[in-house]
Amino acid sequence: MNNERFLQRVNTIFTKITMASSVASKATAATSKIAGKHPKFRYLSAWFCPFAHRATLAFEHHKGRVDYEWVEALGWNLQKDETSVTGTGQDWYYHWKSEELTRVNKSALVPTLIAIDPDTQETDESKVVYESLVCIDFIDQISGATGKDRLVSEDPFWAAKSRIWADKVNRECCSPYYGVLVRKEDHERREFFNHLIKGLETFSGELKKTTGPTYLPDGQLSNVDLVLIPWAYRFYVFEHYRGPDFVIPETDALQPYQ
Ligand SMILES: N[C@@H](CCC(=O)N[C@@H](CS)C(=O)NCC(=O)O)C(=O)O
Repeated sequence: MNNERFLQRVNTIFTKITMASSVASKATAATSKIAGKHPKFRYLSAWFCPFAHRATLAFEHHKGRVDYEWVEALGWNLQKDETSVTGTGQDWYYHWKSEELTRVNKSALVPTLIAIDPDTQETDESKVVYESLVCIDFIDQISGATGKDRLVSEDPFWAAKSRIWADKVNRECCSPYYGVLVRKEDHERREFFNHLIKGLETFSGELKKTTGPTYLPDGQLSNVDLVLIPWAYRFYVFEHYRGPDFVIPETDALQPYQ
């Protein structure tokens, strides 16, 4: 797919999220005053994490319908290198993770959502949701939104199709990103990069079936878009770290999905 068009699509999607959030908050403000309570979650997250950003986008899309408290649950702290990891005496980044995250989710990954009881405002650790694709789906369902506000269609056929494509985009357009950056050998990096390009081309072929810029028809934002967006915003780093041979080419989709 043409890279510029692709980024335009991503930008349009972000504009839609902002617009949708603002319309949703206004439209639901009156209702929320009457109803008083929305589903609410403690959102264990990390500022840099693209998986968590998927959940953030879903929360923001449903702003005014679902509430969340952002909790920074893991990261790196710059500290004195007491165990001499660097051997230079310089400070070193140490990984940390909150006890709450390791307690509620055995895989200890962000995003992780913990339900907050709307009456007592206490967390209910028997209600924990994790895995970014599941989080998007869950936030969408619990929002109570209907029609075009839904990220996963109420139509079972479209819902199934979107879930298949969300998984496919995750595996083919997001996962290979890490191989390009962390693999040591150039031929391995190239292999992951080619895999990624093929994934983008296939997805681009699928996007051509609708009016775009979103996966669903008529510009409806969906789980599939939310899966890709955090990675789409990071693709530019390939050129910075891997050079001009790793720029996503400005070619159009080659093969439609079989
Ligand atoms: N399959 C998970 C992957 C989530 C993931 O890998 N998150 C990273 C942060 S970007 C994490 O929690 N890493 C654990 C750690 O840093 O200790 C999902 O889709 O939610």
